[in-house]
Amino acid sequence: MPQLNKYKRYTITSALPYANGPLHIGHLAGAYLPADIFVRYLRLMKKDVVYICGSDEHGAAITIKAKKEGTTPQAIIDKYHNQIKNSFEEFGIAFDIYHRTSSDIHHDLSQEFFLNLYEKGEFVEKFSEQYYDEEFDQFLADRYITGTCPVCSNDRAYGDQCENCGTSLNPTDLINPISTLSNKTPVLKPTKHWFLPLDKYQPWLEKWIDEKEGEWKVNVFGQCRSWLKSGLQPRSMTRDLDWGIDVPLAEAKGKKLYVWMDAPIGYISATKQWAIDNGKDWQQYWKKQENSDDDACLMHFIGKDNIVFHCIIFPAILKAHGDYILPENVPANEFLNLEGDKLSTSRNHAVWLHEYLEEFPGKQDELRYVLTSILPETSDSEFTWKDYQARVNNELVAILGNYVNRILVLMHKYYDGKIESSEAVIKLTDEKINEELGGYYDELGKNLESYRFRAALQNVMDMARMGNRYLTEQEPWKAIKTDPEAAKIALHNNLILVGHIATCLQPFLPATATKIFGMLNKDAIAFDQEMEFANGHQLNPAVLLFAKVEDEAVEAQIQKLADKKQEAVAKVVAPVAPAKANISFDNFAAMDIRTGTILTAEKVAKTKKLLKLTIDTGIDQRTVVSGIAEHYEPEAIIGQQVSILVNLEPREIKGIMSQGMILMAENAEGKLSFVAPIDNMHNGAVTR
Ligand code: B3M
Ligand code: ZN
Repeated sequence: MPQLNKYKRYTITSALPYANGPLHIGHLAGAYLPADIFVRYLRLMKKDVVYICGSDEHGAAITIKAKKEGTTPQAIIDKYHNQIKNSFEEFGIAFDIYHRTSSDIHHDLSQEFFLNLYEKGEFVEKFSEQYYDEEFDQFLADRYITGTCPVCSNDRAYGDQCENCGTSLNPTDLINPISTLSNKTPVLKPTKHWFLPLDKYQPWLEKWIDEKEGEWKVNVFGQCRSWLKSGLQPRSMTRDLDWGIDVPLAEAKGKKLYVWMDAPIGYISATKQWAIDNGKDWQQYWKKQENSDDDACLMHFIGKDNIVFHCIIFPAILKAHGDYILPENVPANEFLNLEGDKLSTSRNHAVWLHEYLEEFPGKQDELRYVLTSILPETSDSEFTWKDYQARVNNELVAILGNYVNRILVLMHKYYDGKIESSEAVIKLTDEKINEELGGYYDELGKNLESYRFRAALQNVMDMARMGNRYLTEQEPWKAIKTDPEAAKIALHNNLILVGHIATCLQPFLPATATKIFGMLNKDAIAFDQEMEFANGHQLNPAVLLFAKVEDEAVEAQIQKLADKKQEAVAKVVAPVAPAKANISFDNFAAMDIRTGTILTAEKVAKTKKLLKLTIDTGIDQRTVVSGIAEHYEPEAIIGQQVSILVNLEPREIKGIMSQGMILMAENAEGKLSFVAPIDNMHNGAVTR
């Protein structure tokens, strides 16, 4: 747990989204809601905090999108920057600034950083061979190259990663690389780049990360350790690209900074801009102070795919520079899934924030509530519309909304909404409730300070549960007839409890908290302030906080996802493998391809892909090892007719002598299917 009192200042960041597409619920749950809750909590604790974010507007992510939409990178970043900024505002993500990495202040600071490291001799200059598209006359960013993954054989892997098996790749790892610009095979050409020698920083990083054990979330700490264990490699901080920040060296004309070099510096440049706008000193939030006790506490909220950049690469850059503080914590979240499937932008399997805002107007807090309840804090979690409906109806409507509404309605019914007492100030007088409430406050603080936001939200809901119970016990609607004073005291106590609930809801459901304070006719208060009412205080009319989500609304959303899935499947245009060079008829005729039948099939031990088959080839019965185990169950293919290349040089596979090869067709997803005669043929029939 961070000791809140240890720090004078907090610098909190959320990952800078690429301005290349709209935001979906996975973004919100990953890096923004948790940070927003934390920041709002710090503010309620009256801490000096700056919350920083902005658009990441460089890198191949942007240029690829521009190419897809047939427009310029500038048009793309302008469009999505505005859309993203608007979604954040609508969902109440309370940044102090939402900046842009295309700004001058950011370009200047990034170049300054690069030069600082360059002049210190921190970079290692290396010539490397990089893919070049001769037709388009340019070097290719990793994402511009596709090919076959050497690990899983997915033939749509990118130069930096295979999205099928998750392996991170170098472009030269790809089998059959193809430039997405010209659809031709690129050539390797030497080019000079400036590398950050992460291997050199490894000992320091190991020590620094080790100190975080027990402090950082296990998922984050574990990932860092595993990166370090596999050994860090120098990483190029420059790229041959035509979009981004110029490398500020005469000999690097036409080269740009690596997007992951400039993007995290975006946190700093945004802080600089915020300081200019607000008369602050940005250096107090980023630089080491004369007395280290005065250093700010830096925290990065991100999704798990960004851990290495925030826990290894950026700290190494900051350390190499020397003047900057390092992150105290990086409470990264895991991934949010949707209706049993991974969220996917390319397959359009997502709940988009701008669409939600249109389809569920005014229901931002409902989504904040549901997402906070299921945040992927320590492992992946799942959003489903049925669960959304259940949580809104059974929790927000039935527990929270109902409680607040009952109290307000009764106060208006019996006392015209006026708080009258013999005391000058009305406080919570029920000791038992007071004590229980204190317990929830303690838990809430502890949970928030340990990034357990799901549990923290439940602490607040427990206050509402307690309120409902208390109201049922007190039964003021009965007492009003027998002991009116007791009824009044009970309702006043409940009203103060409602005020506490509103106070504690502020980090989670800010709009709802504001609505409750509005009904109470009171200004919002911080966590350490007293909740009380002056004698004679007038309440405002009761308004409903939440409405039930109807079945139709949920079914429509589920249907919409199913429709999009269909569309996505229909839209996949299989990338056709490039044509091979012509061969002679003799070469073809040299292949002896026969019709055969599978007699037996069994899995090859300790392999995932291989089946050991016995084939009746008409000539003989022979053993063939075939990589089809992920596509067919052994029992299901006994009796299947196949085409088999019988005169292929026998070879040993996993200790088994394989004689021949079964012909398979492969589609874009890597699915395999037998190639066999359409009519039943005798074993040994020749293919020609
Ligand atoms: N834009 C990647 C992402 O959106 C990247 C984050 C930058 S944080 C400095 O996942
Ligand atoms: Zn793969």
